[in-house]
Amino acid sequence: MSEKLVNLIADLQEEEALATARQLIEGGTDPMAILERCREATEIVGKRFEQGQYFIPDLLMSGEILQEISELAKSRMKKGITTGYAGKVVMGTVEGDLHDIGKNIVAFFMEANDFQVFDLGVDVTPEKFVEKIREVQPDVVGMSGLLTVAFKAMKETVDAIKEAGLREQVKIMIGGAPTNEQVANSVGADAYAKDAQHGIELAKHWVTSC
Ligand code: B12
Repeated sequence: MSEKLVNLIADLQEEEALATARQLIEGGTDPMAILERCREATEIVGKRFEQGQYFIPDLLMSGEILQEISELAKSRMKKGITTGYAGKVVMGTVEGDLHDIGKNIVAFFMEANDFQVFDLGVDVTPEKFVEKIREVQPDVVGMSGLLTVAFKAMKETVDAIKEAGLREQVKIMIGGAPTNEQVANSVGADAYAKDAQHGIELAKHWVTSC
């Protein structure tokens, strides 16, 4: 059934994809696992876009389907929210990049895992990151980027945090489909997280070992 979901999203079959996601959620499948399958589907959409089979409206449609499924998944997750406090996270999609579906999923799951999240949105300049870090003194900074040009913005953000004298106070993680460990090293971040679960594990580890 989850394989079917991947194909339906990749083929942009909005209604059937939503119905299948709803069935999976109601059948007790882990919402996070469903979102992971959705991410796989968007890789297929991305490839079809690169190959000239899909165009911008198709990217938009895939984004819309993803958004709707993540709302469904989130409504199921809310029941599990606990009441502790794990730490503070400042998060945003870096300057020049408007992709926010993945970042929103990560922010949601961080909150559901007791982190206080300050989500700065998309196209966030290095100055805005610095300003928020000064204001709320977070434990962790999360930067999202889906465009390869975002790597430059990530580096500029880390550099701005260093110049502001705040680098030693925070741990920085990056994420987004084209990022990896090498990108994390080259932009000066502490780690790369492949998905929300990985990001939460890293953040928890950092907060408890500080
Ligand atoms: C949907 C989509 C769009 C939508 C975005 C809607 C939105 N509100 O976000 C729209 C239509 C607006 C769009 C626009 C563009 N897009 Co687009 N888009 C996509 C697509 C198909 C899916 C992205 C997505 O939402 N994935 C699903 C989420 C859940 O996955 P994710 O973001 O990777 O997030 C997960 C992890 O990576 C991780 N994660 C992400 N961030 C973070 C942060 C932290 C801190 C942590 C811990 C983890 C983490 O956790 C998430 C959950 O698992 C991708 C294809 C792809 N392969 O990703 C192309 C893609 C990213 N887009 C691309 C392009 C080229 C564009 C445009 C330039 C097109 C154009 N010519 O206008 C514009 C750019 C606009 C801009 N300035 O940003 C290219 C980028 C190529 C490149 N190498 O730079 C891609 C890869 C498609 C392709 N293969 O060509 N796009």
